[in-house]
Amino acid sequence: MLKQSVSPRFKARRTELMKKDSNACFVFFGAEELIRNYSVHFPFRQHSTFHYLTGYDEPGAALVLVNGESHLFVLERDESHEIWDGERYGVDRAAKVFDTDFSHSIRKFNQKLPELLRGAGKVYYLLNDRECIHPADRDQRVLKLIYEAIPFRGKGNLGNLPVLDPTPLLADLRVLKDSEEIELIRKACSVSANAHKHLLKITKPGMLESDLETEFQYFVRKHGLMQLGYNPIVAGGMNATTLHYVRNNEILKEGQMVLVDAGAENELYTADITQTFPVGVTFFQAQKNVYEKVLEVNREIIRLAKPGVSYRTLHDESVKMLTEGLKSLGVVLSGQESFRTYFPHGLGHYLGLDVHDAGIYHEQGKDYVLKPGMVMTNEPGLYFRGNETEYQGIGVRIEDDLLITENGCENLTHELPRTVEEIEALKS
Ligand SMILES: [Mn+2]
Repeated sequence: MLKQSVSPRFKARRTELMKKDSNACFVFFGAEELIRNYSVHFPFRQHSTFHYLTGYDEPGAALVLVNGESHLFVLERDESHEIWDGERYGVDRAAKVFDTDFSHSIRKFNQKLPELLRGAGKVYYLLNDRECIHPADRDQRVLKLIYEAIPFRGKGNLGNLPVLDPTPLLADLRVLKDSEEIELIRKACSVSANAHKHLLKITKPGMLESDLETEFQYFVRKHGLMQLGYNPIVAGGMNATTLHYVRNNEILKEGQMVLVDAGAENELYTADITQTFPVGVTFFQAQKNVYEKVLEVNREIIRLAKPGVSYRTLHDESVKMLTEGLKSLGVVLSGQESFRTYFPHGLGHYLGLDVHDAGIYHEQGKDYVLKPGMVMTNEPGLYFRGNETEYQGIGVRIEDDLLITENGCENLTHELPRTVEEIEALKS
């Protein structure tokens, strides 16, 4: 179904971005359709930044922001295509629905861009975008159009306009979520947390890792969220020590734990949740020991996360606690080993339209501090790949999503049972 209108927030974001550099022209492209094989496409998903600035949800579009005005370039209506792929907004409707000052056919892009660059002093355009299918071709085209703008810019303006990377400006905006974004993330987190809880209840020895993946998908779709934000990890036993295990095709056995890292998208905003729990009813002692160390860190980070504290401070605290935890588990770091042997990833990351969302962590040696409206994951873990201890083959990660508030943080995934007692009670 086509949208009738979009939230005024999309326009407000374009205005905010233009305010950051008022004599610039911003050029963005939407996602393209991607072939999976022969005539089959991957499900279409809009480019996150393009969605953030427009809400427009068809492929092959472009957006130009200049002189305080928005120009949206879209596919034209075309009965011969629409009979296959469904109704399009088309040029006239696009400007109304997405509330841009102008809309044009994407076929006019090459002609219009040099004209639009007339009064601009610079261009923000992302070169080498890894989400573009043929970035070199597109870059060459845009650079040529910037060259073609020279005659429009008059005799006083010799040479090409400088091209700058818009990423830092967008990071500044995207990292702070507005109230509508927070509600979208809140729902993605709530539905995903309940899907995880569902897995916890139904998992039994003999099930396949893929059964859990299927149940997760089914649960979130039944609750109205159609896509996952990333490929889910369902890792039984030793597989949990492979950080990005996505084969998800082995049998879950009594005595093992299973690590599930999965999150659903709500209007492109994703949750990112990990739980680790026994396949059978109870934790074994060694599993419980590791699990409780990781949980202790996760809970402490929730207490510490607040405005003014940097991500780095939280990460360092988690390293300190996990190192002490290893010691108390009787694991001695020897030779070249550091905590990284057992905790090889960071404490977390920003979360939003992308699972590893836009936002700056540190710049020129300066750590950025948390502010109200930021959303970050809190995912300490311990992984024992080696065979030197009684913990061999155990991998535990506990991941929550935190919204930074005025005084502290809100755990958006609080609905998940986390203590050993709560988990075992739900399983028996
Ligand atoms: Mn994560």
